[in-house]
Amino acid sequence: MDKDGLLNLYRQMQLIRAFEDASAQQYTRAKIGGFLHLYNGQEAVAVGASSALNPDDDVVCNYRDHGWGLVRGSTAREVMAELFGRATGTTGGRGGSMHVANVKHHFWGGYGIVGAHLPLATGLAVAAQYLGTGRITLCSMGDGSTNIGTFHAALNWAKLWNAPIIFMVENNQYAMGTPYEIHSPVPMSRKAASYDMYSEDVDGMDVMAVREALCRVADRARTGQGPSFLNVITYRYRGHSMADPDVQRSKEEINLWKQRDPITSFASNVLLKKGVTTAELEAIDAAVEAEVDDAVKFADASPEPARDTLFNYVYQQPVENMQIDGSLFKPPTLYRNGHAR
Ligand SMILES: Cc1ncc(C[n+]2csc(CCOP(=O)(O)OP(=O)(O)O)c2C)c(N)n1
Ligand SMILES: [Mg+2]
Repeated sequence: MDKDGLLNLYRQMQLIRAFEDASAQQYTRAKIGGFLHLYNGQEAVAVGASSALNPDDDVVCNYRDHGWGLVRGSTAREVMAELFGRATGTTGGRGGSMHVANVKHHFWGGYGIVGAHLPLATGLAVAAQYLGTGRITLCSMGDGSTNIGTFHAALNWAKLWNAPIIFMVENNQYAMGTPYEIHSPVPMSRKAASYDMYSEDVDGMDVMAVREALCRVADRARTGQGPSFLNVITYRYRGHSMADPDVQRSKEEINLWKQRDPITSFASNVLLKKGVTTAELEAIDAAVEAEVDDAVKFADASPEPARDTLFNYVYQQPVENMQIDGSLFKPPTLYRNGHAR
């Protein structure tokens, strides 16, 4: 990877970090409703993985999805507006934090139900194989979702069909407050082994290690060698969500992981050694801060979704006698796939 490529990895990780810090702040100001799961500490995973994919490969992930949206083609403005529930957001403000998506760029979202996206991802991969599109699917998930029934159904099906898919566990070692040893009776590698699936353990605090692992397994998927499994060891700095007081983990443990911060370690171990200057990095830091400030202002100034679109994407056909604000809602002529026409 050339210098510009390396600097772009740094920029993307810093953008996610700044974006998440701003999201936390806006949540405490009640600008963002519902749940908010932040990605601080895990930046190297989405950034390194995405950098090894083609722009039109299919990507699906869980609700910890802001960073994924940012690396898969959505702007900071669009993602922040989605968090604010505004019409200018990635899904028009209908999904919120857990459902960032960008279908044009083959990013299918953000899923709030643990493990629910795994069979969908497998379906995308089998469809690509059947249609011969050459696309592969990256399905990211948390370590907790490897205990859900859909995990086993998806791996079983993917292996049976030799599907071009990568199952990537973002193993931040906790499912909410429950540590891995308490929620899983076997090591992660054995879960992949039970489906005879190629698997690797990856250092998720090292963006280049993630990128290199993804290059290897993406190549396997593209050359007909079927599904792969990556156990990417990472750590989240904040609680499970903004609603979590995070009492189960010790300060010492959190600080230990912060010493291996994916952004500062990439800067000192790779960038500075390759001749990048501190001034160049500071310029990037300032640019992403400005980008995030602008995104917050944009989101705050954006309109809420129009009331007469409230039932779009909900009913195929209009339902009679629905009421909004106490008065009868007259649906515009006919809906088809949620669009008035
Ligand atoms: C089917 C289902 N069961 C339970 C929940 C509640 N829940 C939300 S997140 C979560 C923990 C998931 O942990 P993990 O898969 O490790 O993801 P992480 O939050 O660490 O990224 C649980 C149990 C849910 N959303 N869906
Ligand atoms: Mg987890």
